[in-house]
Amino acid sequence: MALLNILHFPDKRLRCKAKPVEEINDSTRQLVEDMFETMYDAPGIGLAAIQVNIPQRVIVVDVSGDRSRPLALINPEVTVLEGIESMDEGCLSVPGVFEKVERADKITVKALNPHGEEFVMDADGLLAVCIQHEIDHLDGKLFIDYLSELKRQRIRKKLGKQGRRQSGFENRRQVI
Ligand code: GNR
Ligand code: NI
Repeated sequence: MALLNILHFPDKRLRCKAKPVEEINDSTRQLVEDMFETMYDAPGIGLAAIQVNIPQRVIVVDVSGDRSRPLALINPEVTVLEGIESMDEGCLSVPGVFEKVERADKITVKALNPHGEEFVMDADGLLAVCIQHEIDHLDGKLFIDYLSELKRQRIRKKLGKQGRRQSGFENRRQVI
C-alpha cells in the first residue's frame, strides 16, 4: 500500500487523455489499492489515475462516507445519460474551489472490475455526478472547464505560479 501524490491544476499532465488498460494484472490491482488509500486519506469520494500521474483509464469512487461502498472502474464508458442536475463540485486537483456544475442525474456505465470482468451499473445522484467527474479526468477535463472564463481566470490566479504568470499577475505587481 502506498499514498500517491496528487497533481494540482494548472499542471498540464491533468490535460492528457488517459489510455485504456489493455491487460488487467497484479500491477493494475496494486494501482487500484493505492488509489483507494490515497482517496480515503485525502479525503475524497473519487479519484482518477491521471490525478496521480498514471495516464490509464482507471477510476475509484466511494460516496458512502464510511468507506463501505468502494467501487473500481477500469475502462469505464457511459452508455446512457438521463435528466439534468446541478450540484456543488470540488476536486482534489483544484483544492479549495467549490462551484455548481450541471450534469446528467442518471447514468448507465459499463466497465471492467479489477478481475477483468465486464459489468454494467446504473447510478444516480452523487454517485452519477462523481463517476462523470472522474471519467472527465480520463479525457483531460476538469470541472472548472464548465465555469465561465472569468471564474476560471480567478481560480488560475489563486492556484499556482503558472496561473499568475499567464494572467500577467507578476507584470502588474511591477507596475504598481
Ligand atoms: O472528493 C470529491 N468530491 C466531489 C464532490 C462533488 C462532485 C465531485 C467530487 S469528486 C472529488 C474528488 C476528485 O477530485 N475526484 O476526481
Ligand atoms: Ni477531481
